[in-house]
Amino acid sequence: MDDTPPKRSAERTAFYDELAPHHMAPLWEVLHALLTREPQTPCVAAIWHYDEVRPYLMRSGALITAKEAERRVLILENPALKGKAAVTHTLYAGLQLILPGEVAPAHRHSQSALRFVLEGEGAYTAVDGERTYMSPGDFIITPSWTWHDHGNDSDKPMVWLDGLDIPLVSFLDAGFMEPGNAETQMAARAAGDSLARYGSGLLPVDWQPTGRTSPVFNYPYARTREALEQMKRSQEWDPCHGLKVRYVNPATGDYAMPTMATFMQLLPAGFAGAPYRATDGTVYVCIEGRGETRIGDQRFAWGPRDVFVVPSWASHAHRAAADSVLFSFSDRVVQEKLGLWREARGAA
Ligand code: GTQ
Repeated sequence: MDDTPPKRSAERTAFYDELAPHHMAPLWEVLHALLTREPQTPCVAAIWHYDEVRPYLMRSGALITAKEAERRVLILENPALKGKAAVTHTLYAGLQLILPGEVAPAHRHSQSALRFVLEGEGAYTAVDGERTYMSPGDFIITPSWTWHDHGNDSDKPMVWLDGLDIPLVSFLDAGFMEPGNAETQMAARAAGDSLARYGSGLLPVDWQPTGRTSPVFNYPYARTREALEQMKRSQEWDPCHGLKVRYVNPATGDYAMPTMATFMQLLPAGFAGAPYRATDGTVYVCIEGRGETRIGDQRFAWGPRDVFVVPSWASHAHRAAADSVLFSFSDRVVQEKLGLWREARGAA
């Protein structure tokens, strides 16, 4: 069997032309493009160095308020998906800026959002009436269809990476959005309530999950980092991933979010990872340390707050020059549910 379509003839071409007005087409002309031997993503590997993008973000802060913009975000677009607001085929990524005194007004949408905090301290995001105050390295969730607003009562700019399932939800034609009628939500619970209630190895005795997203909506970096530090003493290092953990919903043990899988990994100084690939195109952010990731035949050097994307099925290997911590997210949770996710270790 070869991977090229059958030969064309004048008669065949004339037949295909006759089919077109009837909105039909011959499968055999496109079969090998539809069913490829391996994933064939148009997405490419790319990196955004924080020191290069930060000045543009600050310029956007002088150009428009968070209120007028609704969300003041610079989208990180895959260079091969220009104009599509997508970092991979299924995921959206952007850098959001909130300046001191600003508010990003309440709204809700069926798209889920994650925030990974990069810069600043003490601005908040509120989800369904509970505020959480943000620090660098915190992983924060805005579940589907929950009211959320952001505000900065601190005296420094606050920047975080937004990850949303916008392209996936749009592909499914399942997107809804509703603006709030108040800018800021009424506080229904004290800050930190969810973490105490659901994220302390305890659950209220008669509590039953109501949604598909973790009831913990802020996973503070201080706790994650401490867990990794503790685990590294006894953990066997994975040859590809170093010490890698996934964020979970404490009520189910499943991923923390239903459409985006999130991870944190520690790579010790001197780590030289073995090549690896998987079907989930992945967005990485460095929060600490320094290193490089080889993706295919390209090398991407990264440091704190740099964001890079590894396309589906692209062979990649991490190296760390200092103890390094990488946060990442992908659609692996969706692929696993559908029985589609695959990985392979070793050189492609
Ligand atoms: O913070 O609600 O980057 O609605 C894109 C869409 C952030 C948000 C984005 C959004 C948000």
